[in-house]
Amino acid sequence: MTIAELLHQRDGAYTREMLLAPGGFGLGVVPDRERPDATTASTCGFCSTGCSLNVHLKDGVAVGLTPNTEYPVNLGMACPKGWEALNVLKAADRATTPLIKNAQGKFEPVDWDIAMRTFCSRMKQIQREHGPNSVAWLGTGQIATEEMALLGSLAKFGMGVLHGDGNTRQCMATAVVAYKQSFGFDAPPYTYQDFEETDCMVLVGANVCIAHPILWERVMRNKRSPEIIVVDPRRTETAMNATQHLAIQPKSDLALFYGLAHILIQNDWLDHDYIAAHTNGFDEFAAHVKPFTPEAVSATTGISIESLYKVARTIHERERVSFWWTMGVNQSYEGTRTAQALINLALMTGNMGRPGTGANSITGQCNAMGSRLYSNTTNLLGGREFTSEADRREVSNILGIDKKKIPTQNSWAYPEIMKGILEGKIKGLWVIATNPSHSWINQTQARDILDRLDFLVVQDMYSSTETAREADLILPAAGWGEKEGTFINSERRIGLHKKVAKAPGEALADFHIFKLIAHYWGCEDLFIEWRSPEATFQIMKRLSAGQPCDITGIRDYQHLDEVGGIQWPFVEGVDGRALRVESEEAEDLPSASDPQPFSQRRLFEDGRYHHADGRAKFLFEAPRPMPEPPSAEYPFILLTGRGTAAQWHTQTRTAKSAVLRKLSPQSVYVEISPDDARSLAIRPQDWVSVSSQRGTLRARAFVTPTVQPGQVFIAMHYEEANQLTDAVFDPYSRQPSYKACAVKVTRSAS
Ligand SMILES: Nc1nc2c(c(=O)[nH]1)N[C@H]1C(S)=C(S)[C@@H](COP(=O)(O)OP(=O)(O)OC[C@H]3O[C@@H](n4cnc5c(=O)[nH]c(N)nc54)[C@H](O)[C@@H]3O)O[C@H]1N2
Ligand SMILES: Nc1nc2c(c(=O)[nH]1)N[C@H]1C(S)=C(S)[C@@H](COP(=O)(O)OP(=O)(O)OC[C@H]3O[C@@H](n4cnc5c(=O)[nH]c(N)nc54)[C@H](O)[C@@H]3O)O[C@H]1N2
Ligand code: SF4
Ligand SMILES: [Mo]
Repeated sequence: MTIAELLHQRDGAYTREMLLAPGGFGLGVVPDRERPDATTASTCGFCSTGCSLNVHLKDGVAVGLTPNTEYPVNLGMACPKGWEALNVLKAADRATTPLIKNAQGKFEPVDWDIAMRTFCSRMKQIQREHGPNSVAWLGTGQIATEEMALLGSLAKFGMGVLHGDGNTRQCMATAVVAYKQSFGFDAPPYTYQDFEETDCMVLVGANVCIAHPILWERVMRNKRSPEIIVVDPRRTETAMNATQHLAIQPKSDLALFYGLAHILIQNDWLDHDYIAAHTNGFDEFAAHVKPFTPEAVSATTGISIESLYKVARTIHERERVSFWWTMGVNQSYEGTRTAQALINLALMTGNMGRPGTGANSITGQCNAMGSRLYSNTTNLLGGREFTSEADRREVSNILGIDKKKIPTQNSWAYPEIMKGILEGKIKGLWVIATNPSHSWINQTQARDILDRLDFLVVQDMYSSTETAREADLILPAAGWGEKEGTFINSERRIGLHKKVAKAPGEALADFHIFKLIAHYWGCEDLFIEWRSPEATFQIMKRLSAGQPCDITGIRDYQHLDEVGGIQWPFVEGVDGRALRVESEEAEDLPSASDPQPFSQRRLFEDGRYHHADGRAKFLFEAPRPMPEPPSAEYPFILLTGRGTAAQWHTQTRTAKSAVLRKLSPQSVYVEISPDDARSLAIRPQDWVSVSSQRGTLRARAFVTPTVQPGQVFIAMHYEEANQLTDAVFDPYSRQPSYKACAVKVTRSAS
């Protein structure tokens, strides 16, 4: 049977023509068929800010875009990546057909039928020879929630593959675990309006100006003259705009926050009512922070005693204090406790649930939040637990699948999957929308590990990524703009993105690739109802019912489109009641120009958390030394992170835009302080070698006072960066500690 015939047999909804026709298949909110020259709004597919972009169509195909002025997130603004989102789709290295590596190591184009047969026969053969768990997958925070839900369900319920994790392990795992333990559910509580409503923001390990530029624009709209306290070892673009910059010693954050708690307690700058009514464990926490005296903390962090008091006093005096953190916290060997130390500060001062307050993790990828709830990796669909019998029963009832198909144990986390490959337990790996041969920690080891696989499949938009080049099979994927679905942004807002362009060649939406695999694997009967992304969205709604992330009040894609995205929870009959009013009263529907009550919603306004007793927990632990401190041989601490607003991660996308290439350095550079440069006789733009115990790279020196003596910084966008990093992890979240290891720097001959 040909693939066309195979695809035809599913109730006419799924033909090859439909999959591959220009502008053809699966447009939930059909911009092109009915209004071929209209403009349609679509949520950006880069960062977690979730800006809305107006895509302008001609004959149903995108010809340009401008930021949406009506959307409550970006209010008419976009960063360079958003403006260039359509242009990164046009590239010579787009994967346009499936590719199989032949015996000579060369890629040969094949059709989808051969690709699918190869995928299934190789994976099944590995499972037969080495057991069902010898196959694993690595997913992403950058595909639609519907695609994540289908992938996780296909892998676990359909293919019997237990181990799968996402690149969100590299990114958000710490915040997830911190929230779950402290609040009882993974629930970032804020709304972006809080950037405008706060009168004191504490930004920790977050370079918002570069990584979330449109959120910084929201800060700039704040009319309360907010105190902006930035905690970052570097004088980042964000720190330059701070009213107080605490240039702490790397990884001394935990001591710093315990020290601030100590001062707040010492001066009785506490909200006793809030602590008594809504929390557990405060007395133990107070005892724990007793030894963190200003003197001791000043010595550890390098922050003066006066500055410590000043920050504590500011937190006490301001009415609406908000605590924000990103990768400077999450990517640490003690990240979970550090995030919780910030949560503790918010709880003890009663800075929760009110406008402009909160303990707020800013997420990274466009759909990190979707992956947290629906990827079916470490959580069972809808924020449930695989280990809970009741949760498994619920999911089995909602999906109508046999309970025995739902694993009773958690998947291995990303580092355990890597270890599993190293130990020969995993032989087949399927990588979807992530580029581990660049982004995973300690590449010397990571590449050796990936080399050991019997079968590596990479599903990506481009055939040229560092990981795709190593693959045995490449599955060509459509990208943002070439397919539709929903993303969930940092403030829990579900936004819609749309198909406005045809994917090149035979590239397919990930959703359709998963459907094809289900078919060839022989488990498509489990997914009959998952007909399209929008049908899957209706399944997600059912999976959310009664959960803290309940979205049963959202009608459909059109509803999301009409009101400018909707934040969870949005419960049918509660939040959703006005929205079930049908057409003649349609003016009752909230719109983006009517921002309350629907377009800005924060959590925990009633002080009730998700633990059984409704209280939040104070959690804490003694700080530990840095796993690889500087030494005589490796005297510098290497920091890594985002370089410019124009570069996205491993640059598979952003490097394709001529505009974005002009806005960022093309090859790897290392930021070093003027003092250190002088003592090493390094001049600006000199070639230098940077080595750790794991590898060496050559880079141009960028001499800048923004880094402290004894520290250097390399942006993660360059393949070389992770040749130096040290594979250590937070014990609770198992997130990699990308941000600190020991290196040496020497001037190298030209
Ligand atoms: N332009 C652009 N924007 C992006 C991305 C991108 O690739 N490019 N990626 C997106 C993603 S997925 C993410 S996760 C976010 C990341 O957003 P951010 O976390 O804001 O970005 P990073 O630069 O990785 O790290 C933030 C800061 O942590 C600091 N830091 C390092 N060590 C420590 C420490 O010990 N303590 C403290 N307090 N700070 C420390 C670094 O100096 C750095 O300035 O950005 C998102 N936005
Ligand atoms: N040293 C160091 N390393 C880091 C970090 C750091 O701060 N320092 N940060 C870490 C963090 S926070 C993150 S999030 C990771 C990011 O690491 P990665 O996830 O590896 O980075 P990306 O470049 O975003 O990779 C996404 C891949 O998906 C492809 N893609 C894009 N859209 C689609 C789609 O719709 N479908 C499919 N199938 N493919 C698609 C892209 O072409 C690209 O190859 O890096 C981590 N690595
Ligand atoms: S800030 Fe983020 S969501 Fe907004 S346009 Fe830029 S990349 Fe897209
Ligand atoms: Mo990230």
